[in-house]
Amino acid sequence: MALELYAHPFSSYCQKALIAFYENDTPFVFRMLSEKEPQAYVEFSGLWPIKRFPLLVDKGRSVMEASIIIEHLAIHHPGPVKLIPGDPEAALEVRMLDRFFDNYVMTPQQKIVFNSIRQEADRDAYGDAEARAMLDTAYAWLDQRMAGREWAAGPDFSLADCAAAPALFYADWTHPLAGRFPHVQRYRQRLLARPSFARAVNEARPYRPLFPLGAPDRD
Ligand SMILES: N[C@@H](CCC(=O)N[C@@H](CS)C(=O)NCC(=O)O)C(=O)O
Repeated sequence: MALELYAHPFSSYCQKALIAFYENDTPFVFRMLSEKEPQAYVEFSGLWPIKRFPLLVDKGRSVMEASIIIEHLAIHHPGPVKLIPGDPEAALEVRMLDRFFDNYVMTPQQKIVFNSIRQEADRDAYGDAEARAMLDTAYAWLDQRMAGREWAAGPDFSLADCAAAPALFYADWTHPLAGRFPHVQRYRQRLLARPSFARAVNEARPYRPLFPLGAPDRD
């Protein structure tokens, strides 16, 4: 029975999971969540009423949360690229950085985007400023960390880098690194050059007009 991934190519968390599929050439069926395919959305929202994607279905089992989908693939559909190190200490470092990217880069960047699509009267200027301050703090911490490192959590590309790639990709569009954080900027370029993420970015290219803040003419 084929793995089914309910997802949208332009979604940052879906890209995070897609990187893991592409790293290991893991076969799956892409269940596109779009208005053009209402049946997929009906199935998806029945399986996961929280309605946040991606959602993986493996032999009737629903697996939600991009990090857990990647962990699930590592356990049940392992490939040559180990995104979670076998050594428990190294794996802990990877999971810690995965939390960093989700909580302190992806979350504030989403907050700014979601705030921007509200009606003018419902916008939250304080929340927007808070999210931008969090991104600046996260960029600064990461800049120090990435000096002399290739990947976020060890010598090899890992779950942490799957989280970092779409997080930094969209965060830089939303709240630009703007030459202030050279190590983060170079890390973002390395992520963009990684074939698995380059593929996800290319597949999402047709949807750039959907970016509420206006996608910059680069990347
Ligand atoms: N914690 C979830 C977050 C997933 C998430 O926020 N997905 C976004 C797309 S990037 C979504 O479902 N947005 C739909 C909505 O907000 O209604 C994960 O790690 O997978």
